[in-house]
Amino acid sequence: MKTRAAIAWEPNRPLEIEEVDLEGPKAGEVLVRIVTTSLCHTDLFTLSGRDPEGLFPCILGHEAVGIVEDVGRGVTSVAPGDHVIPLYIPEDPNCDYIKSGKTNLCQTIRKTQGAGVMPDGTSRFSYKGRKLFHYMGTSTFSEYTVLPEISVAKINKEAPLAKASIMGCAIPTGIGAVRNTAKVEPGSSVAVFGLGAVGMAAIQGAVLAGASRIIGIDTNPTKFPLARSLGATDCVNPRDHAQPIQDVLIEMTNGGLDYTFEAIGNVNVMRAALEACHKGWGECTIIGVAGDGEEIATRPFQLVTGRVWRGTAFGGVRGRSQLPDMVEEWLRGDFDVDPYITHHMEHEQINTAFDLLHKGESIRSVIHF
Ligand code: NAD
Ligand code: DAO
Ligand code: ZN
Repeated sequence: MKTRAAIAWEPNRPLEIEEVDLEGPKAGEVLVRIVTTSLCHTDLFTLSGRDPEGLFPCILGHEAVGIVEDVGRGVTSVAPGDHVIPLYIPEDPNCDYIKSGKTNLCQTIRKTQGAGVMPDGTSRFSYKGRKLFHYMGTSTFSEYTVLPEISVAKINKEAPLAKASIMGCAIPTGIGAVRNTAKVEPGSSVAVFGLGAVGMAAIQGAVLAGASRIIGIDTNPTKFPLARSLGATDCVNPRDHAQPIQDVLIEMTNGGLDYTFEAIGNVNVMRAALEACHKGWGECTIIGVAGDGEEIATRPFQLVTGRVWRGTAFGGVRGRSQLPDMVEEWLRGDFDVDPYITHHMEHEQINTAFDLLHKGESIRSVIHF
């Protein structure tokens, strides 16, 4: 079949929308019509050429919602008409990692997904006979996409499709980082570095966890009003201070934070986020994705004296078994998705969405097909 898709031909080149050839779903695969997709910083990062798994030409996009159109042989868990969220971390109940109960990092299709192809080693997308790579196993910047069955989460049809794409990455990542990875307790102090959609969701997660103090940190103060409205008790711009931000935060909190989160992808800020933790027990969770070859550093004495550095992917959420329940939480009103959506636009305007995110002028742009 043909599908209109935004092709990323090479790093740093605007996407080009073309009629692309898409092969139908093979055994164990699902054809999904994407209704909306939103733009996450990770798409921007991959287009920048700094992603070691970034392969070109490809079809980017991983934060989306859609409707199952067709299923391949042997697919039993979803059927045409089901509403689904694509998962860039699949969940195969037979995977040893999933069976361990210790992680959401399912490895069943890791090698092929990282190589930009479907589990059988081939791509479903091509343009004028040239192969296009899949991206993160999802490739949602296309009206239609094909995914492995283990890479879709079936959700309640009541969830508004014009907004539900945000449940495909930012919200589960931020809330999950607080809830599943850091396991923030009521009364804790929390600092969130980076107030994009992921950081905002971490703030919302901290509120849900009952944190008593929530400090949002960003070099762009236009993010502060939204952070405050979501529950940040204080907002700090590191550029307003002569001292390093970790020293500012330690002073503000009389010794440091119980929990910190880095949602930027900057290795220097990752260090500051660790060093802002309270001696003896403070824990820093890395959410941001740093560029190819970058490394983090601190004095080991920071760890010897009880601070902890950990990381999280998709907030530790197991997509098929836990994401549908998070959608229910949204529908019950436990948290809101609307504040994250600053722009709605057509597929043809996708490069505008990249510009807005790059300039820090959007939280999430939702792209409608
Ligand atoms: P975003 O671009 O919307 O937000 C990043 C924010 O960081 C911006 O508000 C920006 O002003 C701020 N910032 C930049 N440099 C800063 C600095 N030096 N100090 C303080 N603030 C600074 O991005 P997003 O979509 O919210 O994603 C955030 C990060 O999380 C990215 O690195 C993305 O790749 C990563 N991510 C990780 C996961 C995961 O599963 N671990 C999932 C989604 C996104
Ligand atoms: O299992 O080795 C693995 C990797 C799984 C993919 C993890 C991706 C996490 C962060 C990328 C940003 C998501 C938008
Ligand atoms: Zn994302």
